[in-house]
Amino acid sequence: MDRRQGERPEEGRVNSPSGTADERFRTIEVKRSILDDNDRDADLLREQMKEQGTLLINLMSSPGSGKTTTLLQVIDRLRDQLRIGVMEADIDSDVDARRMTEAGVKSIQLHTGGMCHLDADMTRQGIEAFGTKDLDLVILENVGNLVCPAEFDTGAAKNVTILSVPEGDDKPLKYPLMYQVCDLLIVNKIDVLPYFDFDKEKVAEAAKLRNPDIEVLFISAKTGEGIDEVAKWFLRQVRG
Ligand SMILES: Nc1nc2c(ncn2[C@@H]2O[C@H](COP(=O)(O)OP(=O)(O)O)[C@@H](O)[C@H]2O)c(=O)[nH]1
Ligand SMILES: [Mg+2]
Ligand SMILES: [Zn+2]
Repeated sequence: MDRRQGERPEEGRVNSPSGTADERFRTIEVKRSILDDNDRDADLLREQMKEQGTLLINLMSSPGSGKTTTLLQVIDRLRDQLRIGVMEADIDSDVDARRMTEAGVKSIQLHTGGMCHLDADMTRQGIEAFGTKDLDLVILENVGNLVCPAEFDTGAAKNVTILSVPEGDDKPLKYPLMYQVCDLLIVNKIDVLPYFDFDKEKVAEAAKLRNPDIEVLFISAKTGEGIDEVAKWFLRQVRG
């Protein structure tokens, strides 16, 4: 999955703090860790972030479930209370960091060079390039994928996953590890529930089967329904 590794420069362009949105965020190429012990590396990063006083949250989902849209809504409700930064990870493109920057959110784009997940060392490379010392909360939007992001501990204090209604209510049964490692399941796009056979109780039940402690919140990032509850959850994690 890392076929394109090495084809790209060590670091992308470094731009000035003024200018267009494109010029106001940096893009860095993160390289896969050479360490074999990702879990140990993740624990070290978690400890480091704790000492620094910055909460790192890892947001995972399949592509298009609404990670960026949800984050924009949640951050809009928290920006007066918390200093927030977003690390957008993608195999390529600057689309999400540009959306964040245009909305006035401090953001950095991480390119994984074709890798379909981030490991702890890649996350650390992002954290160091981003400069997070003055932030209360950093949210990592992981690469869109329900499989391996769940297998690689990034060093985040909390894991959150989004499942959107059109994807179907059977996903916790098909991708159990994702739900096992997450502290919060956000079910998004409830505005389209009338058009799908999606059972809200069934999905919550299936997720809790994998992780009895998982919290489940239903939202529409489009209409704003339920976003306040998600914002409160994020705030509780930071304050806790
Ligand atoms: N109907 C509806 N569409 C949504 C909702 N949230 C996101 N979308 C749309 O879903 C698409 C993917 O959203 P995006 O936030 O880019 O997903 P990501 O790939 O997970 O970051 C976009 O066209 C959004 O406008 C929602 O609650 N309801
Ligand atoms: Mg996105
Ligand atoms: Zn992967």
